[in-house]
Amino acid sequence: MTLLSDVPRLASADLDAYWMPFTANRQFKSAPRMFVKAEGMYYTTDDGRQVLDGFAGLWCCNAGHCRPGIVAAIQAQAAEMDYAPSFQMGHPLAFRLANRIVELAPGKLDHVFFCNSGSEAVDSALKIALAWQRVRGEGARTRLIGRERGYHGVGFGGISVGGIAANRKMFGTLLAGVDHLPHTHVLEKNAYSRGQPEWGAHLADELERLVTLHDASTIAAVIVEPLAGSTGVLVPPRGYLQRLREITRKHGILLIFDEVITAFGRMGTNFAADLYGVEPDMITFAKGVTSGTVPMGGVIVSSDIYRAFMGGPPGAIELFHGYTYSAHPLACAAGIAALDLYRDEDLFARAARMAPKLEAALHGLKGTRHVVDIRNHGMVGAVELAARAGAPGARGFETYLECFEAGVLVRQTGDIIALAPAFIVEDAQIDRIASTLRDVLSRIE
Ligand code: PXG
Repeated sequence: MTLLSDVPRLASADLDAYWMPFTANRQFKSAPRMFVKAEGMYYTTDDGRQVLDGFAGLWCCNAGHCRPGIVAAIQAQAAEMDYAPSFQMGHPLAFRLANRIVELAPGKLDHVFFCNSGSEAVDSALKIALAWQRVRGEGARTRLIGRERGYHGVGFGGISVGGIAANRKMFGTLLAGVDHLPHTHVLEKNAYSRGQPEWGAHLADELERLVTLHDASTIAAVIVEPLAGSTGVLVPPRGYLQRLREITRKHGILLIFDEVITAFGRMGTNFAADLYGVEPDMITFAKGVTSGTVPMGGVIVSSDIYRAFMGGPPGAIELFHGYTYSAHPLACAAGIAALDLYRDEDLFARAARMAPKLEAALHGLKGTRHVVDIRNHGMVGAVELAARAGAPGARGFETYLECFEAGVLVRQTGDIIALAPAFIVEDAQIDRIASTLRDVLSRIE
């Protein structure tokens, strides 16, 4: 058996074939950064350095890396049954995992549709929303509403409702009939908020304006990240999500929370819906469901939605949608083991306990050179830097690289540095993340 850590370091010619995602390929291939091993809070690089993981991989390894219970479950499942067809056939782990997820899900959300990534979860949720409106006799409701700065993955549905120009501009006209709410972050109004900003709930009223413009009878669903992650951590203003819920309910519009980042403890609760006290009609998830170990995503829908599809002839397929790898046995085994570990170690409560520590450490960076804002909620934080004149993103990228050289993995998006450590993070590791950032920011231009 060849282990990644035994493979000799790659020569530069070996780097050409792989077209890397969301990566500066030429920059990377001129100075590669390779991980070959992971354990707990640390990665090991191919030159043998330990790197403290301040970002749970990419917002996903919530329980820390290579936790033995999850590893053993995946290994055992691979030997027991590698794959089972997902259409017109089942396997017990899929049902068991769906039940476990429903136990954690808020209120009336009690059915789970499985897929393999956050992007697929979003496309599935948007399709379910359109189909639900149709089966209940509201087939004219085809419009979807997202939000500026939203990230909903990279499928055509996701980039259409998403609100990040760089992810949209290369790819044509996208889905027709999509509109966007304004984002909620205005530096002059809510910079340096700890947790939820006080200002901004009224921005949800923009939905009333869109309803007036398009008419409710044309609108199927609104999709938002309760806390916007990828764009650089925008925490919802107090009362904002409640207002979105009231307006959507009033007009027969479905509310979808994209919880690909926030689900499974990231906010110190099962879902962000719990922390913010707002129950959507659907929740998309991915990442943390398997603690990042095997790709998996899904949509949790309310019983009302599920039941509306169950009215046709009993032998008929109710929803013409699904993936070869929906509820893949390895992913289900990993998911059940991850949920077991979260429960047995009470890791969501630990995330909630460590969140004030992360908040204090990050807000301690106020006044550090280049810093213009600091935001946080749950086990999520961000430090926004002033852009270098004429070179947006350059200072952020340099900060990212310098932190990596100093042995700390953070995430950079433009000039924002995001943090999301695993829930097993220790006080001293949070301090190290913050002090590394302070050192780097003090020395770079
Ligand atoms: N929705 C949300 C809210 C996400 O954050 C997706 C959908 C898509 O998931 P997949 O599994 O298709 O990648 C995401 C993914 C970052 C970063 O640095 C964020 C994501 C992925 C990679 C990096 O912020 N979010």
